[in-house]
Amino acid sequence: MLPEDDPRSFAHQAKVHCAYCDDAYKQMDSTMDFQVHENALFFPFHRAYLYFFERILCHLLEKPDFAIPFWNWDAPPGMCMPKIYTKPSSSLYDENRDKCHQPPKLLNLNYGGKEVKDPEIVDFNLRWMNDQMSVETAKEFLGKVIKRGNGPENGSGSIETSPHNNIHIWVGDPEATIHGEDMGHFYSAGRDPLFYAHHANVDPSSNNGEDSVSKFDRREVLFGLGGLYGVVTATGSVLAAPLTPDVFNCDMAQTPGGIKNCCPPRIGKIIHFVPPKIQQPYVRRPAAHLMNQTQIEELERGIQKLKQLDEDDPHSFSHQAKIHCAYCDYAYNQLGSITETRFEVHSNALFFPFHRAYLYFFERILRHYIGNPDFAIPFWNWDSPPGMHMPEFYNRPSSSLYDNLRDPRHDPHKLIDLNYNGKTEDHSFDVVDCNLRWMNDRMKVQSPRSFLGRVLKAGETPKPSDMGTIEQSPHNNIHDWVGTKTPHFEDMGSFYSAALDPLFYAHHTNIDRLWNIWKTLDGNPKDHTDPDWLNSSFVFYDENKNAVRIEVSDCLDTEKLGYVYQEVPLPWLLLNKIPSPNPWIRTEEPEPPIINFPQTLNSDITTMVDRPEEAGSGEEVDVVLVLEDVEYDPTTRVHFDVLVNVVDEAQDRCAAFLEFVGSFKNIPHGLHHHDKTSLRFVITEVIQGLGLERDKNLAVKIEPMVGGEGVTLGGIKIQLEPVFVPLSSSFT
Ligand SMILES: [Cu+2]
Repeated sequence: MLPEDDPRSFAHQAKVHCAYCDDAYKQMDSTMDFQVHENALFFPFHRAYLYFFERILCHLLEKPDFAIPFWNWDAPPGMCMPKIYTKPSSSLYDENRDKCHQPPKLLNLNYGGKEVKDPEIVDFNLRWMNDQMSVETAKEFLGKVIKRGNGPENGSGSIETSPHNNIHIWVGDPEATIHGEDMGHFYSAGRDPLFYAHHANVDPSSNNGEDSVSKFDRREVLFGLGGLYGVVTATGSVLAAPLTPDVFNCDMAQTPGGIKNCCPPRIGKIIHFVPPKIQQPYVRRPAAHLMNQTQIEELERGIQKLKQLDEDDPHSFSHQAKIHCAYCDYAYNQLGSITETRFEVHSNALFFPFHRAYLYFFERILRHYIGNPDFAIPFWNWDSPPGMHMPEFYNRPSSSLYDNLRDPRHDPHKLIDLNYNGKTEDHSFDVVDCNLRWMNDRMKVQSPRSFLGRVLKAGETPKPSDMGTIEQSPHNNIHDWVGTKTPHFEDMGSFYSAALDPLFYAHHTNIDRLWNIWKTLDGNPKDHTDPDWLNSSFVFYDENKNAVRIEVSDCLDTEKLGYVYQEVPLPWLLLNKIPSPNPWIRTEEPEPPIINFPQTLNSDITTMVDRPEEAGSGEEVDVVLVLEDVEYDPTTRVHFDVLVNVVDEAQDRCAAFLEFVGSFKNIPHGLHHHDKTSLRFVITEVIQGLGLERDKNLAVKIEPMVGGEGVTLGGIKIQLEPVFVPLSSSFT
């Protein structure tokens, strides 16, 4: 029983693995993390680790010849979890293991998270061992040697990839607070005493290629393997790194409005999400503008009841609003991150599933207080003309749906501008038509990366370029359009306060509906399949005040969650972007000068930017406009537009004009600091649409709308990138 801060304590020994494997150290003289997995440091690091671990045990036991055991999983007598590790009274026991893999359950050396019924599993394991041991080069076996300043990229040797990784996952507990703890994650693996026996077995295999398992002929092994195992390898060959908020350690949220307590009432036990019993027909969420009086009154009554609850009641409206604040303004760290990486659900692929789960529990809580099991929350149908105004019943001052912190100019008479720039109130173009074409532009993207956003790995923080199309616009723009023009744009215009406006829930319900619609569009777009995304999780209080952990994989199908959406027309479906009515004609008007960077965005910037020549290699490439080193303060409201082939003075332009390649909008969040990021805009179609394929350079214009004085732009370039192939993103 050594104190935890004794370097010999078990807690510290376990942390050694965490520190070396979860990026606690940088490489000396480099900004790159030091990592002992996925490269040739794997074997020597673990050997040295076990060497000192063993010496410490010898010392504490006062037995100089004590030796740690190896778990002989490469031979039939060792193909179960060793019994001595499974007695709950023993110091070798660990509660966080897969309960289904207790002895006499046979190990599957290529386990990928799914139980595969195979009566020949022992035979398979032996053949698999032979296959993994009989690779020919040191690189294939030990892994790739990486040079200082580089990160490991898929540099694992054969044994590390499998069975090493698979056994980690096989032992880890899928029911643990974090899916896969302890053995299934780098940060927690060393907490399981079995870890050391597992790695002791990995160790001798590095210098002993000739043992009983080699007796199989390699060709026979290759022919003998079913295709099934190949599939399992693809999903199970890396250790998991899903994102999970550390809800037991909620910090003060860092908001533009100051430090705020957005923490939920103290969370005790967390239970796992169980899908609801489905009643047919499904509950149908209505379009707000089509709700009848009874539905409106029920909604008002439900919100009213939540508003009357005690503030520290997890069902209270105030607490429901704080959920958004806590998850969006850095109240939680990512669990297991020793570098204190914050958990954030915006600007990455957690955006859609987080808000879906949030609304799911919100709706169930409302149902509970309304007393109607069929009650459904409405969606604000802003993607269709009848919904392009604030729903009138949210604007009655006596209603519980009213919020006085809204922009008074944007009352129910005002037509919404889906690409609202924060400045222009009235347009010279047809706003309805422009909104619809813009919706089409946002919805037609096919890859999950473009629509849902990028999947973050544990330890990463999101960048603006990780955002999906809908989140970027119109989602952000509508937040900005509804919020008041106070310093922090409360309520809807700042993440910490957004959910204090009852309209927030109708806004996000429409976003949720659009996710469903996107999945039914042509081109068969699909959700991400990356297990790190699927296993990421959030914690919410349910209608019975249980804290429930729900994983992204639980959120993919709304029918499984018991609801569908009222069907309404999709008038944007067949509309495209259109060329500007007054384009720049190069032969008639002079070129703008080339500008030197960095530049502050005090005013418009127009400059010529060279285009790299396309090598005629036949490989399909995208032309990408990159704004480099964009520096801004995330607590401020920023909006600027990016245009190509435009040189004239600022004009009122519809976002659906081809010349309009995108915008950058920041919704205030977090604490004052300076973020530097680069922004990418794919302009392949714009160039084709405008007939600029042959031009060697392009006129690029940046038009700041709000907050430009706080933005510095480091440079603009155009580069060619291989066309993004959606499927290859899954297992990187
Ligand atoms: Cu939002």
